[in-house]
Amino acid sequence: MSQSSAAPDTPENTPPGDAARVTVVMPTYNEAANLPRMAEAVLALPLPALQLKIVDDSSPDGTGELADELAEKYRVPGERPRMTVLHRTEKDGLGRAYVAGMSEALEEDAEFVVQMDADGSHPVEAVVRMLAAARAEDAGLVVGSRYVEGGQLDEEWGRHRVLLSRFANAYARAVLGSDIRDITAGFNLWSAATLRDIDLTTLDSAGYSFQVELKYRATRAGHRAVEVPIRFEERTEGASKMTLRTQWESALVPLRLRMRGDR
Ligand SMILES: Nc1nc2c(ncn2[C@@H]2O[C@H](COP(=O)(O)OP(=O)(O)OP(=O)(O)O)[C@@H](O)[C@H]2O)c(=O)[nH]1
Ligand SMILES: [Mg+2]
Repeated sequence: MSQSSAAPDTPENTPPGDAARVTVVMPTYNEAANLPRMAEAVLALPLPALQLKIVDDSSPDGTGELADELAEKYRVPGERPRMTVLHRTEKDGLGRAYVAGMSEALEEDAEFVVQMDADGSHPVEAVVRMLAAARAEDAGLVVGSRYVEGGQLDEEWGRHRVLLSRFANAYARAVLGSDIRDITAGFNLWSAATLRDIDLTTLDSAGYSFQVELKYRATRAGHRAVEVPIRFEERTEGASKMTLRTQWESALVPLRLRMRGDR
């Protein structure tokens, strides 16, 4: 594992149009207030072959229908769609939503898959730097990391929340013997080969601990992980979906993985 440069995501540092087939998988549950600007920002990246895939679990606030409208807005007749929407009937956890979206991206021949929240917490421009790091360092996984040099947390995060996040990371790293500094990060870029090596259909985690499990499996399968620093922003619109149940799962999954595998 190594760390990549902290160069800012300014236009000068961004290479011109790159034909990489990147699919950004973005799960949504009640994110209507955030989705239009997120779609605009993702599709404005200097990656003309990039696709945005929304995975919506029948959000009561109409996010799914809004996503369909946006997909239509960004559609160019005769061209591969820039935005697609996967509608699921049930809200059964972030991990399962990601498995569905990532599997579809692989079937559609993506070369790289990015995981990104819809609430604006993950800096969209960093995708370009993450892709560059994957190529330059032959990494199967690039973590958008809060906890390497140059990484930052929104100052709005209270002391309690910072400590909880730090603890969750330290705990999962210690239990699993991993050297990934931000092993709970939800902003990651994967090579298709790495995801194919991890059997997505057999993951233990239904919820947020999916982030840890996927990274653990990838590095155990011999794929190289690199971390690039990002600044994590607090969500400004909509509500958090974190529940007590998912927090418990986050605590238990590292132990279960550790007990099952010989690391
Ligand atoms: N499809 C789907 N998306 C989900 C589900 N749970 C959360 N999400 C989405 O996953 C992303 C992360 O969820 P958040 O509620 O922001 O969770 P968080 O970032 O840990 O919490 P905050 O920091 O409080 O925002 C957002 O885009 C959510 O809309 C789910 O069960 N299904
Ligand atoms: Mg969030």
